[in-house]
Amino acid sequence: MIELHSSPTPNGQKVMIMLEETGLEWKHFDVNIRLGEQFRPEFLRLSPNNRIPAILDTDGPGGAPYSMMESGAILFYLGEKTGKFLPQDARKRYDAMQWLMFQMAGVGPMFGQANHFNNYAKESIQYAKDRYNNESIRLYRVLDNQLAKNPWVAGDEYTIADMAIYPWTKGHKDRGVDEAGYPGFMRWFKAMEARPAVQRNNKLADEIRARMAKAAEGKAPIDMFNTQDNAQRLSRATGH
Ligand SMILES: N[C@@H](CCC(=O)N[C@@H](CS)C(=O)NCC(=O)O)C(=O)O
Repeated sequence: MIELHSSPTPNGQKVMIMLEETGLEWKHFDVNIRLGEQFRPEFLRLSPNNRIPAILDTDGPGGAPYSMMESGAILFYLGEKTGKFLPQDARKRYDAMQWLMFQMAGVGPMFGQANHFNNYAKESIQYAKDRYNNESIRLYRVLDNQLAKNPWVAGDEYTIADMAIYPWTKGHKDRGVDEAGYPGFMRWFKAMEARPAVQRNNKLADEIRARMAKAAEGKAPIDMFNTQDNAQRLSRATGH
């Protein structure tokens, strides 16, 4: 059984999609990062970086439980464990890895910073907004170029790279990314949303969000964007 200790953010959803696609038995354990639950000692044992998602595979390598952090590594692990969505052919496998890393090192951090400076920063900093918004648009162009030539992000096979990228691109309309300007991307996005596992993920993500909002009623949120406080929270939680 795979325990997914997480929240349905884009990084959480990519693992949920993989779990739904593979048919592995799994269960979601809600970790509310707005309440600071990522600093709980039991969560830090799974994810020392105090970030969701984390998994615990009760039947890991060698038959013993195994825990992991970092969503890209988790996708790779689940791909190897099941032999699914990670091509066997060497060239295709490396293609999938390239595009998975493109998401982990490019799309995730850049879209994340754009979201932060557009919606959450305590002061409006035009330089930061321009930097990350322009970079996000450039990354949509990279995807559109690739998807104009290939059915899936890493080529002709649906892989963990598609699952990693899709949840991050749901806000494409707000960025003016549409059929006219990005036809390759839009064709792929619709193909993703036609997949039953992706549809199940999206429904489940809404349900988990509602459940977490209810559980958070009356509880005080942390200022999760205060990086100084976060460093102190981690120090307190780990006793250093
Ligand atoms: N590279 C990590 C990034 C994970 C990440 O940034 N998770 C965010 C939510 S999407 C988080 O847990 N934030 C909590 C915090 O900043 O304390 C991964 O892909 O797993």
